[in-house]
Amino acid sequence: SCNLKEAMAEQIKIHREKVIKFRKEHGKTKVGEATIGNIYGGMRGLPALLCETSYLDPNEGIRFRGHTIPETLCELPKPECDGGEQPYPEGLFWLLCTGCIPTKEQVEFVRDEWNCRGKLPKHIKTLLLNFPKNLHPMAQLSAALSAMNIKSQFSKKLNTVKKDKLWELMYEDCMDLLAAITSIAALIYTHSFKTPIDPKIDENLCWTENFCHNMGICEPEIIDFMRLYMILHSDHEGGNVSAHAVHLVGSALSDCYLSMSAGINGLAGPIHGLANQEVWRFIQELVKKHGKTPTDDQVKSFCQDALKTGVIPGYGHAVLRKTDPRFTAQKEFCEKHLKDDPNIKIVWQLFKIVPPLLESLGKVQNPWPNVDAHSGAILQAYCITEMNYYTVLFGVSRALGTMAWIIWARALLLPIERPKSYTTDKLIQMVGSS
Ligand code: NMX
Ligand code: MLT
Repeated sequence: SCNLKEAMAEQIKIHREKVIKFRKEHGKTKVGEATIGNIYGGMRGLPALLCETSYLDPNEGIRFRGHTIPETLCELPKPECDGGEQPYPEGLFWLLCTGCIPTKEQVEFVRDEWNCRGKLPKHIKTLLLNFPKNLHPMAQLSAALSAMNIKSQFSKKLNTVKKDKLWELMYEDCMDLLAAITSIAALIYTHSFKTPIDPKIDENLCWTENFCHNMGICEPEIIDFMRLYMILHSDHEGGNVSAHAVHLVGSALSDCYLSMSAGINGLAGPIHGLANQEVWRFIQELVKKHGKTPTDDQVKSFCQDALKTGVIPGYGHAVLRKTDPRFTAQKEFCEKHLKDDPNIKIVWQLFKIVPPLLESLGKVQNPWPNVDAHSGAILQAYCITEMNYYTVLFGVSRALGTMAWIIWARALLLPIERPKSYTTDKLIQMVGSS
């Protein structure tokens, strides 16, 4: 089918049966046990969550529904004009929702749905335009998404439909949210940093083009990079703070607007999504101290100084143990389009210098760069210079993955999430030592 909801309905029927059979046969099979280390260590590595949309391998990186990043970028439908090389995020959403690589017609279905659902409610514009311009863009995004919940059919009709139909209400809300989030983000951009532009949706343009145009950006190469950016940041399995927050809040049957707002609040943390802002701040400080072409020794001593009081942003990961393939994909894009940019060169210089430095500390599990190490310098090169805005772009992209998964979470009738907690005294008593 070319209709996403119908295509999902087919997949949901098959997958529900698979899950019921698997749970029946293996409901008591152990896949791991919590240790005291897990309990105090942020549940690192503890198998405890379900997420069907993507899986993160420590060495290989993310697979979207089984497809690696290079496979995804090669297989998804791409623009046929404007020299666009990067696939449509609409296609990635279809893939995350159905597990199948979409046809061109299926991508057009998603584009058309989002284009006709994308008009912003008046109160959202009023809300955003009344915020002080210096309110952090992530706080604006979070507030606007919460205030969108006036539109939620899921919360209005929750008690009127059978449980196994709840996903359909969630689907409608998620499609509305994804249609509107780009206009919300564009208005945050123009209100905070330029002259506010009332977001318009041109039905002949794709999701990313409308987003960029509403930000005041029309250059095809920048729009093409934005398509890549939207795909790369979309999903990173279920345990990262933003995806987990969306899932947790959604499990209380909160609607997708409130759930996504929670995810945005988590993404706004400096060691999660806000690291892309922090990386650019770091590069700026380095350039301020040592100029635009610092020597390797200057970069090294700058990093050593930074390590005395904090982390090197853009490096390390809770799961990954190799260079993030999302970093590599951005690097490859730059090798083609931006290889002479001085800031991009600094990103690559850091890539050479930081890993051995972090390794020498002897405690960092992963000394390699993550997605955030690269994006800021590219956005700067493309004249999106306002670093406080960078995590909003991450948030728009993350909505693709988390909204696909929240529909599925309701389709699989997943229960309220409520793990057990303990006090230290109780744990001491349980393990029988002092
Ligand atoms: N610079 C300095 N120290 C680091 C770094 C780094 N980039 N990464 C980890 N460490 C330290 C970490 O602070 C911890 O120190 P301590 O024991 O003194 O508390 C130690 O190494 C062990 O931490 P790990 O187990 O390697 O990392 P963990 O899983 O706890 O945290 C991150 C993962 C991503 C939070 C951490 O690597 C970090 O803070 N990185 C810098 C911020 C960043 O780039 N975040 C973005 C992640 C991607 N995203 O978009 O969300
Ligand atoms: C993400 O994309 O969410 C980050 O890489 C953090 C994570 O996976 O924990």
